Amino acid sequence: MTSGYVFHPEYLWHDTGTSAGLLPADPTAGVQPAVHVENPDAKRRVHELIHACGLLGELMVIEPRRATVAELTRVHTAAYVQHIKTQSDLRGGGGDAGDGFSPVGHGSYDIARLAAGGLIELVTAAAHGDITNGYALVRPPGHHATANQGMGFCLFNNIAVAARHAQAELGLARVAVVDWDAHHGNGTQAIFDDDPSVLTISLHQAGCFPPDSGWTHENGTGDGTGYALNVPLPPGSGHAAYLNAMHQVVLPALDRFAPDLILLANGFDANVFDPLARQMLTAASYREMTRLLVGAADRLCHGRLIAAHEGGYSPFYTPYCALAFLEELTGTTTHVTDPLAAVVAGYTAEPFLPHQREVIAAAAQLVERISPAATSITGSQ
Ligand code: 3YP
Ligand code: ZN
Repeated sequence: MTSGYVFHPEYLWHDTGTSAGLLPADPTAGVQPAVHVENPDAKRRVHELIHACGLLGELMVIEPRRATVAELTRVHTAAYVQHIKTQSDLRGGGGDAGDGFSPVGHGSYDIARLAAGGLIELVTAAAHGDITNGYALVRPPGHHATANQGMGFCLFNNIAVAARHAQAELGLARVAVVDWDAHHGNGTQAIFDDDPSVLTISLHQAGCFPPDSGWTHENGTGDGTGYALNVPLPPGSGHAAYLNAMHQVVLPALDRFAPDLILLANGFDANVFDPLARQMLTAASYREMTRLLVGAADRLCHGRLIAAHEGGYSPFYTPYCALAFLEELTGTTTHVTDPLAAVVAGYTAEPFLPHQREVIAAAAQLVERISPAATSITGSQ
């Protein structure tokens, strides 16, 4: 069993500049500039921890390449890809991908192509049997980006590009996307909304971002009806609610769908210290959730679980959540334990409340809309 790892210094060079909270800073209006919340720090510290604790030596390092325009336009419109290039070509940066929340720095076009291409390379290595599973520690993130608009810090939808590549080039016909970032994976959902060959499942904080998105009744359209699942967990949901959602929704849906590949939109911003959400997960929660997903991938698709980094804005806690994730992915342990474990111990014991259970139960009812796949495991190995 080998786990792949994609990282590149250029991912840290994606320049989001300054901001005021989430919006552009405006000194002329008395709005003080601050370092943008989506900055390299948390991701650099994830990479450094993986390196310093020795886990990097256990991983097969895979070199990313830039996704081509042809690969990007399997998902995005040509006009949108060109728009990002135009913004990126501006000297001094200051561009935006569309919603005012998605800064495009000078050169970010090539970096965003390197992020999407990193996912393509990981999926390719898994399809060829060079790795079993893998993790791409990329910036910029991707799960909010739609076919023709950047949103919520995302430029290109890295996971969607990798899913389409897997289907078009690697013989992996059925792709499941699990998204446990604290925010709704609206871009991925929209891209595959009418497509029953890609199942999307998003667990997120209800009504957080995008606003008014990710409700249970969003369940796919046309031929894809039933193949988008949402679990909009109330603010304050933690270990018990997320584990219950895994058992009641994610695992049954995956078992029924029988994917050839599982992609994970791996946001760590549902941890209790994150500034951009109000969920309660700890590193131990990410460990348990990962164990379950690795088990599903082993059972269903030769272990093929490929994760893309998404959100996670606590520089001091994201690295320990990511380390727990990677220990489970690789089946190894390191000498580093969560230094905040004693502080957060009580958080995993918080009660599982009725209003959380109801949301999960409602989503669980939709699982049977997925046609049980009669197929055995397919794809090259
Ligand atoms: C984008 C602008 C307001 C909230 C923010 C969410 C980014 C994120 O982590 N998405 O997964
Ligand atoms: Zn997020």
